[in-house]
Amino acid sequence: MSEKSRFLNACKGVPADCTPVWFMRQAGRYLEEYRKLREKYSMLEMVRDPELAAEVTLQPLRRFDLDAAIIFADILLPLPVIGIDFSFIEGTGPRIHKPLMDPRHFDQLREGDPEQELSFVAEALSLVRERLDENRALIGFAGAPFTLASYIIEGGHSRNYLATKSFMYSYPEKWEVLMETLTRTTIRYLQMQIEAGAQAVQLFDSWVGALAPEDYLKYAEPYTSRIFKAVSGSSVPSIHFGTGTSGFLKEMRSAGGDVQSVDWRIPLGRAWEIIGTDSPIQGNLDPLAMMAPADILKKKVEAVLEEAGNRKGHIFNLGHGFLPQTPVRNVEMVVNMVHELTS
Ligand code: 1CP
Repeated sequence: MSEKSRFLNACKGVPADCTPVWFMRQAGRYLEEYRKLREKYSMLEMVRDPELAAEVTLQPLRRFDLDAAIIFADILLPLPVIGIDFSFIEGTGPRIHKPLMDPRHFDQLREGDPEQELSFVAEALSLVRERLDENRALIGFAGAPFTLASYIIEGGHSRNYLATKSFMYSYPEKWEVLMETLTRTTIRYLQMQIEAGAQAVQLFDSWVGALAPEDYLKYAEPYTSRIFKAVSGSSVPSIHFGTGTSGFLKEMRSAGGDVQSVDWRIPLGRAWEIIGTDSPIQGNLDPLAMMAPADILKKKVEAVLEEAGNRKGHIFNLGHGFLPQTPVRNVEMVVNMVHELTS
């Protein structure tokens, strides 16, 4: 059945009047109105206040003709629900207070109730849904177990995943406990978001591309596939996101998700050859192309659209999120170009 939203149609492979477009990290520091709010509130204060989170979610939709809004939250929010506390450090990023590098630290793991402890996300989703045009879709999201485990074990962002990989090879039973706990909590968290009004959900496995294909299948895929299976019973489409995963796109695709997100390291045409032309694809402009002079940026957008070849299951996006330095005028140009060139 055809939906009012061209984004939701594309997720189902139903033809739309033009290619839908939205961006990862479309709410955030490249927007002046976001920075203004951040002078008064911390990132976590904004996320935990449904009014502020709804406001930040809607900010980019007031400026640009985007086809979807993504709820203002973070993949790390469920960590305290399983006993892992963290802070965002200004200018550095997330810091886990007691990383699980040492299996003895497993004492802190618990299994709380995401519905109660993260109810502010559900409230923010309901507020946005009330305020959003019916032809724009609202996306909920969660981090995938491998990516979350990498933060939990490393204590923050990692360059080579030394601690994560050493841990998963050395303590497979503890790895399993951690991944199982993350899987169960993530399923409940996504189901809560769907009930609250999310019309699609994206699972962010941002750093899973660090794994070799056989390790992906052994240490990450069994858990993500369970999450996709659990949400596939709901009527909302799911998007499977990763970066640096061109070497195991087929395996990722079979793990689940209605839409496969791909980064700029592979041309879209080749990605479709690998995963099958019936699968909707999201992507795949290099976020750094947003920094290029207008003529170069235009050529790069055209090249993505050419690769997509007007397929009905294409959702235009970046291969990863905006950087804070992204010029606002370029965002406007790209959104309008995608709609005009595909209508
Ligand atoms: O104002 C600030 O200082 C906060 C910066 C910021 C923002 C705007 C963080 C801290 N998180 C967010 C919001 C956010 N995070 C969204 C909101 C919706 C939108 O896209 O507009 C989403 C979807 C995320 C998801 C997220 N958080 C991911 C997955 C996507 C990706 O970029 O790979 C990851 C890895 C995080 C962790 C995180 N949160 C924030 C930082 C600085 C980081 C670290 C990134 C890293 O490890 O390099």
